[in-house]
Amino acid sequence: MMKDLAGIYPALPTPMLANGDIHYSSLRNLVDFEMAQGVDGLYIGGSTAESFLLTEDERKKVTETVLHQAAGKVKVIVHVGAGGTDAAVRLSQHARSNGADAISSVPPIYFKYTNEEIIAYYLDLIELSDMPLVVYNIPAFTGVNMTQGPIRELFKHPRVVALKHTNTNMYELERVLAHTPSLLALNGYDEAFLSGLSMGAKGMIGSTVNFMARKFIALRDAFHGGRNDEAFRLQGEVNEIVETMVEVGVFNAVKYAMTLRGVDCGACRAPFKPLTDASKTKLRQVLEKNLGESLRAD
Ligand code: MN9
Repeated sequence: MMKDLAGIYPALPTPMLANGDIHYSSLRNLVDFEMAQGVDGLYIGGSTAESFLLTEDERKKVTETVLHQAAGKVKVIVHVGAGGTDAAVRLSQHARSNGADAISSVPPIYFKYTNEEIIAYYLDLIELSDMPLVVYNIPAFTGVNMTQGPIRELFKHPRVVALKHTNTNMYELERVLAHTPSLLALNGYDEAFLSGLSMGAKGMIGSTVNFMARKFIALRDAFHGGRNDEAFRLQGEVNEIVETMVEVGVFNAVKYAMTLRGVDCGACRAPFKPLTDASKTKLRQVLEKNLGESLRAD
C-alpha cells in the first residue's frame, strides 16, 4: 500500500573514510541516529549524498545498507536521478526490489531536453519500476523548473505523488498545489521551511535535518499549533546555522556537523574541497550558540 509521504526527512550524506571510500558502518550509525531523533523518513542518494560523485554500484550498496538498517521503521525515498534514463531505471528497479517506499529524481541533467523528453523520462521511471515518484525540483542546480509552464502537467499523473520543492519561490508552490490538490509537497530549502509550510508543504527533505531534526520537528509542531512566534524564532535559529554552512560549503559542513554530533562522516569527494580549520572553527561556534545539542571534540 502506498504510504503517506508527509513528514520530516534528512537528506542523508554519504559518510566517507579518509581515502574516499564509503564508510558503511558510519552509514548504519547515521540511520540509527536519525531514527532516534524522531524523523519520519530518510531520503537517500540526493544532492547531499553527492550522488553524482558516486558510482552506480556504490549508490546501490548505500540503498541496500540504509534499507536494511531502517528495517521498515521509517519511510525511505531513494533518489535515482543519474543523468540518463537507463541508469535511473536500473536504480529505480533496484530501489523497488529492496523495499523502498518511493523513488525520486531530478530531471535529466546536462543536456537541454524538451518538456516532452523530460516528461517521458519520468514516465519511464514510473512505468518500468512501478514505484510512486517524488519529483525533485531544484532549478538552481538543474536549470529546469518543473513547477512552471506546461511541464507541471506531469503532477497530474497518479503515480507522481509528491514534489520536493527546492526553490524559494513559494508562489509557485502554492499554485502547483492549487492546480493539483492531490499532490503532496515537501519543502527543500531548510532556510525556507516556515514559508513552505505556510504555502502548503506537508514536511521537508533537507540536509541540515541530519544534525538538527528536533528543531525542524519543533518548528512544524509550533506552526500546526498556531504558535507563530515560536515557529519564527526556531526558523531564525536554523538560519543562523544555515548561513554559515552555505558560506563554507553546505555538504562538507553537514558532514562536519554530523561528525561533531558523533557520527563520523569524513569529507566530500573532489572536486569539493575539504573545510579549512578556520571554517570548522566558525561552524563549531555557530552550532554551539544555536543548536542546543551536545557536540563532541573534533
Ligand atoms: O536537500 C538541500 N538542498 C541542497 C536539500 O543542498 C541543494 C537543502 O537542505 C540545502 O542544503 C539547505 C541549505 O541551502 O537548505
